[in-house]
Amino acid sequence: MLPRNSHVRSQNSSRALQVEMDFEAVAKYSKLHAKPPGLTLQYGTAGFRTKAEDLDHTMFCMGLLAVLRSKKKKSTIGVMVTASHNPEEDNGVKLIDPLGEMLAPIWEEHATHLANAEEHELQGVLTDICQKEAVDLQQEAFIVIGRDTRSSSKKLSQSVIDGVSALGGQYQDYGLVTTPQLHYMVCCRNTHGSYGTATVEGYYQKLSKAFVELTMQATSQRDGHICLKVDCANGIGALKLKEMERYLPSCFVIHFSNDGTKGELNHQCGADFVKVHQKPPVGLEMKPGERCCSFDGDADRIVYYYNDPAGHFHLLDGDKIATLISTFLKELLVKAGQTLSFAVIQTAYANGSSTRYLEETMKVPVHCAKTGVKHLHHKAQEFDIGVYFEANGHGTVLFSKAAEQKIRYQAKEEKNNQKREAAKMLENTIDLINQTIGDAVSDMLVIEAILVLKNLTVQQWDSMYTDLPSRQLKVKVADRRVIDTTDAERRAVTPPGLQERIDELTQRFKLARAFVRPSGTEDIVRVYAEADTQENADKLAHEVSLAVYHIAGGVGEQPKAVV
Ligand code: G16
Repeated sequence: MLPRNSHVRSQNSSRALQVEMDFEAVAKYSKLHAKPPGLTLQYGTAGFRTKAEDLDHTMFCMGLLAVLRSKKKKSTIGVMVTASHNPEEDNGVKLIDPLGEMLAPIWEEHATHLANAEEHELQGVLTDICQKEAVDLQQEAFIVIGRDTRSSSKKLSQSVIDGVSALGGQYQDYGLVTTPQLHYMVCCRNTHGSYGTATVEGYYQKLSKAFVELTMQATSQRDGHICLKVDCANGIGALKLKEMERYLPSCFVIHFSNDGTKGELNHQCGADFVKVHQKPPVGLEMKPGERCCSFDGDADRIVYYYNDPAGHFHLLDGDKIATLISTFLKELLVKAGQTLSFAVIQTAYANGSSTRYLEETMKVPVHCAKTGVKHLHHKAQEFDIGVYFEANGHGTVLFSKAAEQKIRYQAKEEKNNQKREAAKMLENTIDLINQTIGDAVSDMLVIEAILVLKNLTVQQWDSMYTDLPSRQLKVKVADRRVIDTTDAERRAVTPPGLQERIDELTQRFKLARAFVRPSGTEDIVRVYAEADTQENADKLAHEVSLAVYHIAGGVGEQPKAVV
């Protein structure tokens, strides 16, 4: 219950806030960034995402909110303008918290509230956030801003800057950077450089140094050079990987495809396309056995693939990446004699074979989190070492402070040579991994280093376990919020009858599993199915799509069978 004089107090503090917050400036700027009538958005899986033409006002609001968050945390906050895997015409924005992690959930609610407020409500919502969060308005605010290569991104990042300026925040605009680079900058600034230097050069230097030191420890370097084909989704990853190339050893040869010079962003290329369609991107020629990978539009996801001599396509997704990295780390921990808690975090999309392999063969505890790296990250923080990857290739490894200290101490002080070497490799791996968020460039370097160190071909890596055939589909419905889920999104609670139908359909196939969930980045419902054969996985996915269409208010054409 509120104290009796709370109303008076809130009126007083509201007046005080008016004195300290320049509402006139907010009103003036906000007129330049008018809210599209009737537009309602939600801060979803990775911030706000919709058609770029509708986002000007939301960007302005996120500039305002970033200032309040910065004052609250007395730290630098990041604002990234990107819609990652979405098509060129979309855009989006997300805030980055002090250690490079995703925005705290309660502030996601503030973000939704603020972005949906009408012009005349803006002042009230800002005041309300300040009061609820006890924001000290005297505190200085510093914001770092980054953007991807979309044609709309530059103008939209200016709208963010207007929001920051309206509330008197200071800022640095990093311009074109990958999403993980901006996460890295935020962490560097708030750890006063101990995580690294807050410049793109600092990022390249940190990662390349760790990569060189780690691979130097290889005893058997195949033919001495690393050759990799990289599909950059026609996005920011191409620019940044090209910049980074000169920091890498000359034996590391990168062949770029979809580098943004010709094709359209994410169109028939990029990690999401390759994962969902289970086929190579356009514009990338593959000879049998050649190791290839795809980044997504803002370079925070990566998947690997190759063609076998019979011309069959093989995908090594986030699950295979998590397994490779976990195997490597576990072996090093054993060699170093370190007993640290270790777990792998996946989502419902993880292939059943990967979970079985990790639990039964590798004896690693596996946890299932909701989609969205923010959920996986949170769970991974519970362990000394938490490896988290979504099947779509978004993931990283977290080392607790205590684990990091133990490893760094052992790498320096250990008398036993073999143990010290293992600890050094763990230390270099810590430095090579971008612990703030999934990072295609950093993950690529970790994977390439492991393949060199373990003297593995991509085929040998792939043969660790065999994926169950799977299929992902999208269904358009009138309002995707009618689907609510539970059990880490593995079961639908609403609309009534949908889960029962999915259960019934799943029982008809061997080794089958299926689930549906509303996407947090696109206006669709996602369907996932796996089964003993590709034909059955396709059939099950189609049947489940029809169930969604009929029970959850499908619009447009009825889903067609997979061909
Ligand atoms: C974002 C999130 C990922 C998530 C993906 C799809 O990726 O960061 O964690 O898996 O969206 O989310 P949903 O299924 O809810 O649409 P990205 O690469 O687009 O930023």
